Amino acid sequence: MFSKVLIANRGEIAVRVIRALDELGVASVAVYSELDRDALHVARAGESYLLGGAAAAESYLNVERILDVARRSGAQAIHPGYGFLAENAAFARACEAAGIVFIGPPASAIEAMGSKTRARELMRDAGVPIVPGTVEPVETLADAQRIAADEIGYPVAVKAAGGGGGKGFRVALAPAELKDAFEGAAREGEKFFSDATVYLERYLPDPRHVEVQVLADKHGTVVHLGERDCSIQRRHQKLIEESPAPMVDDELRERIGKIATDAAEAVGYHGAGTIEGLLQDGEYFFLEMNTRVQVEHCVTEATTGVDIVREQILIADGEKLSFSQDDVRLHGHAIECRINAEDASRNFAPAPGTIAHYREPSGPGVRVDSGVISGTEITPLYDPMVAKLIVWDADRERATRRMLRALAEYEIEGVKTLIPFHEAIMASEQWAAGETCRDLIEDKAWLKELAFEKVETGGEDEPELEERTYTVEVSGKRFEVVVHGEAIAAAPAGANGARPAPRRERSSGGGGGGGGDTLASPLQGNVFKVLVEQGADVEEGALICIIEAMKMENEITAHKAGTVSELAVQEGGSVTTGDTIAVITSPASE
Ligand code: MV4
Repeated sequence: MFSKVLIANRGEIAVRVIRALDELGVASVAVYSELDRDALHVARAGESYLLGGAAAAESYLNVERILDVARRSGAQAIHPGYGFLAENAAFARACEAAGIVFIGPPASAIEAMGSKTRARELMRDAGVPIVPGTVEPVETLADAQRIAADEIGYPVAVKAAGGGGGKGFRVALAPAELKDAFEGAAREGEKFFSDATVYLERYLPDPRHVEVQVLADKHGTVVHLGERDCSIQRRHQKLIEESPAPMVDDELRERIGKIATDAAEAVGYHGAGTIEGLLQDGEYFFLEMNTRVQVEHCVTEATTGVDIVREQILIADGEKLSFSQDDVRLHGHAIECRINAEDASRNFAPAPGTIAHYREPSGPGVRVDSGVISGTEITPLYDPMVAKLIVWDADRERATRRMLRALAEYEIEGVKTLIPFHEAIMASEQWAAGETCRDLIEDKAWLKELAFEKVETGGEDEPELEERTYTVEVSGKRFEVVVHGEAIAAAPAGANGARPAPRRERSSGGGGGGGGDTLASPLQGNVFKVLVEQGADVEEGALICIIEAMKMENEITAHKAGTVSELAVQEGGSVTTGDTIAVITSPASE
């Protein structure tokens, strides 16, 4: 067994890998950027090395520096986690060339699955059902128009070949929409993957995202660990995952399990991997393969009892899988909620800031995988996912109640998170019925109700009112008293026993928005597109502009209805957190 392993990642997944290494008796080596000096993964590892500046290119994507640290520290293997270098075939090869084991699949499998057209062709040839469409790139708009009309039919999906995870994914419901979809997908492919190649698929109107976890060793054994349903997504970011999938029975599980192991065998896979697919009306179609451990692997760990990260390390070390397909048994139901520093009520705007108070839930059937502690700063430079809350119970209904209990126990102050969103979804009829909840996630009015409590003030001159919760005891009985009053400047949490009620972050916290008429930027980035003109009348929630940050497009919407009396951004410009984007005045305040 390796004696020392380097983790080329940060946050919760780095901590997750360190835990597996600890249990195996393997020393861990962390790497970090200048922004992460005080990060949990650094403190948690056996030894830690600075990579470079905050930007990922200088730190977690800096191949030379990472390999140099591996050599200096004597690490024999590198675990890439997810994101960053996890699906970078050149990195896997560079590790090999340096005599270091890459804890992941062969570079050839990463490469084959990295090109979505190549993957579709390979899967089709292996007898794996793919979404009907092209396996060759579609070169021109004219070709796309012909193929969509004659071979696929509308609606049609246009996807970037270098893509994945929904990046470079556009839909044309009718021929008139194909030009925009084709050009949009190509542009995004070029931007994200330096590859403008696109292909076409039939667009399935209301599928479920169902994926199968596989494990393959280097001796030809491939098993699957059942499926996960990840249909609750926002802008192709998964928010909630569960296992087993509500719509998959034993027969279907066996069928899609076979599809997944066939797919893995067809690319000579080893390690942990996921076959992503769409399930519609009992039909299952291969979408893409993720050649890494995924964020949501924990729900599978809960239902199978298999430690997927430990298996990755054992497989990389050349061990045979210690169990067969028949040994894999599913028990109960697991749900994962991603705890992102985002404000669902503001169109899921990033909500960076410093965690002032932090306390995780625990108790039966609860697991928290987190990369943060009290005092951790959530920066817009890295992933907004700060933790994952996973629960397990005997069935879906009980797991849901357990999730609600655990969410209520979770205390995070100083940054806004998706906790209120998860509480609302878990309490919804749609979730109870096993629906995909797309109607809720796309319902602006519903999301708006998740707004973090803030007492509205009349005009800008009035002092800002704030809600504070005090605990009082009357004749020995505890009461929580909510007081509405003027904000107390910089009152430390806990002073005089006055601490805000758990979780409900109040007025401040970097969520943006500014006061009154001012719409402030919640994040730093470049203004990609401006969708209104000065003087325009807008509805609340109207799209004002799109700010690109870390290659993500963030939609900034009007915080109130009114007239755009001032527009402070222009396309191509840049903004930092707190900058005024626009001033929206309502008729009454003019
Ligand atoms: C699709 C689709 C419909 N038809 N492809 C791609 C990436 C992943 N994040 C979701 N993707 C989809 N690909 C075709 N041909 C619909 C989606 C999709 C989706 C699927 C299931 C559950 C939720 C979804 C949310 C957005 C998009």
